[in-house]
Amino acid sequence: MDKLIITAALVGAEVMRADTPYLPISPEEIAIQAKEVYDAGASIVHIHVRDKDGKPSQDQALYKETMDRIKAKCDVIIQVSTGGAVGMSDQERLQPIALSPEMATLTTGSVNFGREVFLNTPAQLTFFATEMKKFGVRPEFEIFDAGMIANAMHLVKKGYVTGHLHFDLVMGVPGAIPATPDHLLFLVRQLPVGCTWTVAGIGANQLNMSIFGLLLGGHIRVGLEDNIYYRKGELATNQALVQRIVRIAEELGRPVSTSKEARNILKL
Ligand code: KMH
Ligand code: ZN
Repeated sequence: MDKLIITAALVGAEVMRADTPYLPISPEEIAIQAKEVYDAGASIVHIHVRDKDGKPSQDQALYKETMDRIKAKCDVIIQVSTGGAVGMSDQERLQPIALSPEMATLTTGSVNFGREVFLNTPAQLTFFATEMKKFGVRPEFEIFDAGMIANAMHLVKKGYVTGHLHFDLVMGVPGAIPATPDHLLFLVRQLPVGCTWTVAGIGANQLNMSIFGLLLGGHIRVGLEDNIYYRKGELATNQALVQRIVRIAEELGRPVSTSKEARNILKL
């Protein structure tokens, strides 16, 4: 079994500062928390950026500043979002790709997303995958529902994605696949031989899905993008969420990877 890769999803597009004061907003706040989770045991940070008012953004200059500040502080693998926020255009969403980050997300299908629809048409998938290949960016397939694994494999079959395959099983978004052990087992059984996968449980499902994924030999994503609570009624920090996974992995005898080891596992 591979060493455990912990991804910290520091800030997404949905949680706002009004929801939790611990959400990093500015490039420097994101970089400080990247260093904190890196020191705690995370080897990947998944990031979005926010404008001066704290609103979701995909602005390339903001990503560049954030990435530069993170790189100045630590050697964590930076994974940018190409999901952005629901309703953004393709060009808007793809802005950070031209900065050639080591990794980026690639959601392989459309899905209900709370009260909204997160749109990823077949044409968008091939366009996004082509842009990522052009800039040497490793996609992480974001799997919000079961059919998205087959869509990802279609991109592989057609040559839009080559090299090592890595999946993030996002479970518990309202409107998408539920976060249950049964659904996780089903998803894992659909994955291709030789791939790696991470589980990201949403909201109150984050901890139990993490533990289930850990037992199955998967990797783990935690962080305030997906869940703002440490336990019911108690707000979390990104650092505390990562520290908890490290403690659990240690108890279960699963060593946690460094970012260098994660690069080897993911063949970056
Ligand atoms: N904000 C969601 C619509 C990603 O980062 O690629 C999509 C999302 C996935 O967060
Ligand atoms: Zn995201």
